[in-house]
Amino acid sequence: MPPRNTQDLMPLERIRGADISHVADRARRTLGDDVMILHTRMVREGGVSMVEVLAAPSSVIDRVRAQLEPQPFPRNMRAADGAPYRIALVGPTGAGKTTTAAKLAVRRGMFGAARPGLLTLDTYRVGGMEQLATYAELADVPFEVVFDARDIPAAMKRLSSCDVVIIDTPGRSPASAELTERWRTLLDELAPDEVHLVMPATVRADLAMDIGRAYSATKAHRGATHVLLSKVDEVPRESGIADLALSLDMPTRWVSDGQDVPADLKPGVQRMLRAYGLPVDAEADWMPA
Ligand SMILES: Nc1nc2c(ncn2[C@@H]2O[C@H](COP(=O)(O)OP(=O)(O)O)[C@@H](O)[C@H]2O)c(=O)[nH]1
Ligand SMILES: [Mg+2]
Repeated sequence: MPPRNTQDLMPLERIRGADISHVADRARRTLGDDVMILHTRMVREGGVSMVEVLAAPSSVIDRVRAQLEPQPFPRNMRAADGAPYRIALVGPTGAGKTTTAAKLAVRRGMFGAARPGLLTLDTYRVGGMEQLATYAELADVPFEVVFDARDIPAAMKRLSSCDVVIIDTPGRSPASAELTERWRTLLDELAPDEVHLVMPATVRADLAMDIGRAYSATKAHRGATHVLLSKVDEVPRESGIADLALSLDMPTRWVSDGQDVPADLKPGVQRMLRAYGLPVDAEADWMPA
């Protein structure tokens, strides 16, 4: 996963001119006939008022979409053998995995008519389990804790009324490779259909790449398949979040933009496109609240 240059990710051009028609002409000459003007503003240059636009070829939208857009969920979330669709959340401690798991499981209609359940592998941190158990109880969502590989069949059996199971994990423990190894092995046994890397949007870009690598697939373990940016509400400008998602080079379903369960979870791709100032379809594939 080599870090990508922002310029490659999103070729935006800033173009100035005396008036909008000159600027639009120049934008077309520079970026092609399908150029899109994203922002227009007045600036002063040497005491003279000028028009400045931010422009991009519209093919860029297609590229950003193609890279970030996840596969739609299967129409029937259960596998042919009746097993529920499994969505796991992985990522650094404090990234927002447990909060996001609660949002996904508790939000009504999150997966259409499919019934959600919760399962946690986070048996290490006091509070992690209780936090999720409380949400599960309030929302009347089945909840299972798995300590050991032997617990898995019974836990999955008790979750057999669920069409989707959200799996919370403890995150890597830098202090103990053994603990990390244990939950990653359990996660492999659970054979998740999707593994979302929950990544704080506040993290430095270079660290984000390191974290991405740490959660990618190895010979021994499956890795993240999606990126889910969290704490998007804490970054001053959102333009960086799309760069972050693009540089991690995984599709995105959701972003987390606050601590409120379940309100603060939003569709990922729309948010990224908007962060770039790109137009977003009025008809968002947003789920009902
Ligand atoms: N501002 C903000 N805080 C969040 C967000 N998601 C989670 N948090 C907070 O971050 C802290 C850690 O969250 P938690 O879900 O326990 O992280 P985990 O260790 O990855 O499970 C808690 O105080 C959450 O309320 C978010 O999107 N924005
Ligand atoms: Mg947690």
